[in-house]
Amino acid sequence: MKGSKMTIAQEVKSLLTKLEVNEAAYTGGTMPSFSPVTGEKIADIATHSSDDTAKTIEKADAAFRQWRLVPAPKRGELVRLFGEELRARKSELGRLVSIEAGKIPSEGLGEVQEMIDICDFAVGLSRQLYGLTIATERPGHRMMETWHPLGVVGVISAFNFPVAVWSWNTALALVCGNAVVWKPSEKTPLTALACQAIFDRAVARFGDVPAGLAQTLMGDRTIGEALVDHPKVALVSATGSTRMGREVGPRLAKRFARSILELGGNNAGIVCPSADLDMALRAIAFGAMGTAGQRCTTLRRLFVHESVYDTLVPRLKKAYESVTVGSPLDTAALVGPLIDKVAFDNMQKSLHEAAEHGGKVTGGARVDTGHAEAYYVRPALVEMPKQDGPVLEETFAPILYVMKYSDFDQAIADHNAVGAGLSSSIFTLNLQEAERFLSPDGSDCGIANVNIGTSGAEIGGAFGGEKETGGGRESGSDAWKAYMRRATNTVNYSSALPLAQGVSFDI
Ligand code: UN1
Repeated sequence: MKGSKMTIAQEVKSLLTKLEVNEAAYTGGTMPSFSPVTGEKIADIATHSSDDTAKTIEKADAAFRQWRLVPAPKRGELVRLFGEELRARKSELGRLVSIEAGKIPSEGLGEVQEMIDICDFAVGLSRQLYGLTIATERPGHRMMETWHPLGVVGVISAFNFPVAVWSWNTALALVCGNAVVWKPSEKTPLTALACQAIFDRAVARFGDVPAGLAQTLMGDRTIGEALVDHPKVALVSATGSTRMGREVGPRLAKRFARSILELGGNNAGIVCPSADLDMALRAIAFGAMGTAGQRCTTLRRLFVHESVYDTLVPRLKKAYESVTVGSPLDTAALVGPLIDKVAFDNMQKSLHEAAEHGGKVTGGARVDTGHAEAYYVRPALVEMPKQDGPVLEETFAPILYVMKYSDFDQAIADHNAVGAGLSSSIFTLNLQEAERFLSPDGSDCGIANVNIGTSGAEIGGAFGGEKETGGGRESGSDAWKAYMRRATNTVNYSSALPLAQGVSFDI
């Protein structure tokens, strides 16, 4: 396989050179970066000071003031060029995602594809930032709404989708006339540097782009805090834990800034008596074990009807026992590493607690790959007597809690009885069950699927969830509206001045 003769550090260097990332940004800095594939250090990232952060935001604000005057379809042209640059560098960037986030090749490339898709979507959108025309009660008047650019958009992203989530936000923010300042995860800085370099190529091709339209800041949480607290940042789109959201949300609300929060998920599936079990098996396997259980959309809880439990669960266990775990770089494994030791420890803690609550654990042990600092695990399937203890919380690791149900209403109630509300699935060929799941008293999540797993959403739909997931929506549908401000305009083209609601005020 490509690059197998090089060390990871050498391959990183070669990829970053191809991607035209300035060497000074990743050598000799003070923030180390590691690959979860082997646990080795792959870079020393140069970080930004709080003074740099303030200057970056000021620069972004100045860029916004110019960019908002560029016609939206022209702004779309920049995003179109960015999409072209991404297409040309898909294999390099996808490989870097595999090295830095530990994703298997098709998922590393898939993430870059998600970036390309959102660019295409945003280009089309740049000619469709529609407002409504609204009937007015006054003669000789016209009422309409206009969508205007908002300001500087701060993006705080997580390690597990190190490039796609930034691009969802950035592609929309740019066509909407905003500037972007990005604080990537400290666990995945190299892919961020690569994205910035690819974006800068699009800027160079476009020509007349105000300096600082999209910038990246490297460092710890103090940078995120600066974005959250800076009066010139109009919107912060933050992806991460619910704990992080509980800090970020109120701080933004305090200064009446906007937020898009995409926080934890504790996603569940229901397998009904009529389900196509072959299909369900595949969907569950990908949803629960894919990306080593490190998607916000990962399937974490499964309710299986008692009539199919003894058919499905043994088959699932077999899949768990046979799935290949190993390096995403030089094996064909389907499950790569956990991001770090903390993730491994959290997984073991949850498995221990699950056993204490009566769970029967299959899998979960560490897999030795000869690298002391790399954390590979067998995905774990835990049969639980009921939904309790760690099942109620998100553990960012491949643990699937399986529970038996007999009553459909109770299964829906249990499905909804957790804090998070991101994604959900039902497997059934029964129309009543499927529609009930999608109805007002069905799944309470932002994403509800039928005969599809919980993860792997397309960019065309709005992405996000309810309750402790934070309520934000990114990506497709009308998520763009969060990146603009709406003005309601009423125009009087008559020569009288009728007041609304029949009020008279004759002076
Ligand atoms: C995330 O895990 O933060 O739906 C995003 C999915 C991907 C995005 C996940 N398209 O699984």
